[in-house]
Amino acid sequence: MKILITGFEPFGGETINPSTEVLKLLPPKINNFQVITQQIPTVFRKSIDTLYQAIEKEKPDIVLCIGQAGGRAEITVERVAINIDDARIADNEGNQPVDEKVFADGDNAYFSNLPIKAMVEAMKAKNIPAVVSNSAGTYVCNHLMYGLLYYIHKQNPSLRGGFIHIPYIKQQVKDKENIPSMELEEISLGLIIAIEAIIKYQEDIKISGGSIY
Ligand code: PCA
Repeated sequence: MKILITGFEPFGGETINPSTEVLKLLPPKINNFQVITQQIPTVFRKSIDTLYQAIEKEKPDIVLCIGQAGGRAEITVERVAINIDDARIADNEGNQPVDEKVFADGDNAYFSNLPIKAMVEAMKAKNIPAVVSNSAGTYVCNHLMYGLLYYIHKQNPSLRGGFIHIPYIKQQVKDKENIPSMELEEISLGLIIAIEAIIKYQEDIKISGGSIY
């Protein structure tokens, strides 16, 4: 059994992206799952192409994509990806789509088929700040998550996949005022716990994860 975990290149003026840094801390195996990692360009389209190539090559059972959500204070497990690209800033190759569909023939939105509540509860049980998020934004992270879920719906419904946003790490907020961050080691621990929950729970648990955002 195999899990593919992806992280993004730095973007938006940052020199590091914690979603790539954390890949280096993950063990080669989690339970009986082999861990494969892949860096993804922070570029519309190319991000999805790179993900699809890695899926075709590795044929994983689970795909978990990770991205940085600077300003968030917790590890946020994303519930949904929407069929919209609306970029606040240009991507790493200068693309800045506004109100374009990710896939013209895709649904308006797709839900993660990972046990998002179980993942959040497992992290909280180990005192790691975690919460369900109901928006992955409209930039490259939502774009990639939508691409993953589109692939699952159209090509391989037995593939399990979803997305986690992680906060800035300490060294990124030195020059920023009042911006939350976490230690990279704590994020890595949180992701391992979340992955163990994915492996353990085929069905999600029914527990409130609602919020007004
Ligand atoms: N975060 C961005 C794209 C790459 C990343 O790590 C986002 O949230 O869309």
